[in-house]
Amino acid sequence: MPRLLNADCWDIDSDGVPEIVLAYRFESHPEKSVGKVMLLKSGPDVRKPWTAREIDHIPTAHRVRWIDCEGNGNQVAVYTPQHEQWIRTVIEDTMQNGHALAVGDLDADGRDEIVSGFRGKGYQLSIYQDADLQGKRWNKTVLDDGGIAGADCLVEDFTGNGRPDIICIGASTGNVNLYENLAH
Ligand SMILES: [Ca+2]
Ligand SMILES: [Ca+2]
Ligand SMILES: [Ca+2]
Repeated sequence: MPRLLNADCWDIDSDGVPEIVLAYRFESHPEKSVGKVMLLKSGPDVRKPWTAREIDHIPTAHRVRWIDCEGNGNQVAVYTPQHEQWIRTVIEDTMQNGHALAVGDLDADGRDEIVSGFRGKGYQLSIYQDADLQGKRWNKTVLDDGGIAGADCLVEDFTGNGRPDIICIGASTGNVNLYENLAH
C-alpha cells in the first residue's frame, strides 16, 4: 500500500479483534491524489494475512478515525455502515487544508462529537454534533475562529473532572491550545 498516512482501530463487528481503517495514496496536489480508505479485517488467526476491503477513494483522505469517520483537505466526511455498504456523508466542505481531526463524547450524551480544524487561511477549529441520530446531519460550532492553524488535535480529560477537553497544536500559529470543557 503506497503512501500510507493514517490509521485507526475499532472492533466494529464485536468479534474480539479490532478492525483497522487506513488512509493511503494521499498526495498534497488534489489532481494527483487518489486517497484510498481501506478496511482491514483479520481472519481467525491475526498472524495470517488480513483481508482488505476498499470503503472509498476520496482525494482528500488524510485522517481517519472511528466514530464512523474520516477527514482532510476541505472536507470532513463521515462513513456509516449500512448493511454491507459504507455511506459517505460530507459534513464540512469549506476547510482550507483541513488537518486536525479527533472524536469524543464531549457532552456525555453517549454519542461522539467530531472536532476538526484546518491550518490554511482563516484557521478554524470546530465541533460537529450529530443532529439526526443517524450521522446524516451535523451541527457545527466554531470553537476557535482564527486563533490556531490546527495541525492535529486530541480529545482527553486534561483537568481530571471527568469531562473531556480538547488540545490542539497549531502549525503556522506555533501554539498549543487547551480548550477546557466547562459544560455541566
Ligand atoms: Ca472485529
Ligand atoms: Ca456527545
Ligand atoms: Ca476536563
